[in-house]
Amino acid sequence: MKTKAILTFTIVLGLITINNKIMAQNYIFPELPYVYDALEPYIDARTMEIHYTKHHRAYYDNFVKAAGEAKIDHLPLEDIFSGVSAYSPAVRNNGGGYYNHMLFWNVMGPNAGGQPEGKLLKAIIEAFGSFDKFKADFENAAKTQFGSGWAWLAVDAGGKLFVSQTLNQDNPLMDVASKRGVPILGLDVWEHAYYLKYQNRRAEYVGIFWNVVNWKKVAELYEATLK
Ligand code: MN3
Repeated sequence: MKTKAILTFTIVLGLITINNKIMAQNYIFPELPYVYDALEPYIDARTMEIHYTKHHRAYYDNFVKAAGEAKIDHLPLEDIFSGVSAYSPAVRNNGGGYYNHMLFWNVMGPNAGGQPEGKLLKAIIEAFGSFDKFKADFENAAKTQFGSGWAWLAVDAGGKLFVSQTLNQDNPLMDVASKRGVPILGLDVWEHAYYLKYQNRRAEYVGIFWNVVNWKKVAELYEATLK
């Protein structure tokens, strides 16, 4: 009787494990971590709603389709990105769009802004000289990215922070990026991210970004890269 119970337990546990593995291979479209107007007045609710429900959703849907067709939908995004040059533009553009926006939503939040603390602040000062110099470099990357793209703060293979910019929906995890690393902060500078409220004034949008950066989350992402 006891043996039978243990056996049943083992089988159930086994099925849960298999199920979890299958689940891990499916890409999910996560909920926005706050309500649409949470980042007002800096990022307006209408932009947030369209950005999340239309743009991000389309990248996700198109990525799932493209990854399925390429038979790579069992792979983690990081593995796809590290060899993305071998795949179709649909995988690269939509996979990037899917991942980049998940990061973007997560590194922003209400009642945020200010400065990072602890290990992250130390690493920023070590890499850039000061927090203000880092902000200037990051803003410069965001403002000078010609056309659509992203500005990044990322961690290189040696654990050092760097700022970079990428075109379209590329990101520093991709083998096509000029500087490679793990992104811990990203700013979307596509016009769809700011045009309703800021029209052509990208510099103004870049400047208000600091009011919504969730440094606690960025620090978590940074510390995860050190493990
Ligand atoms: Mn976008």
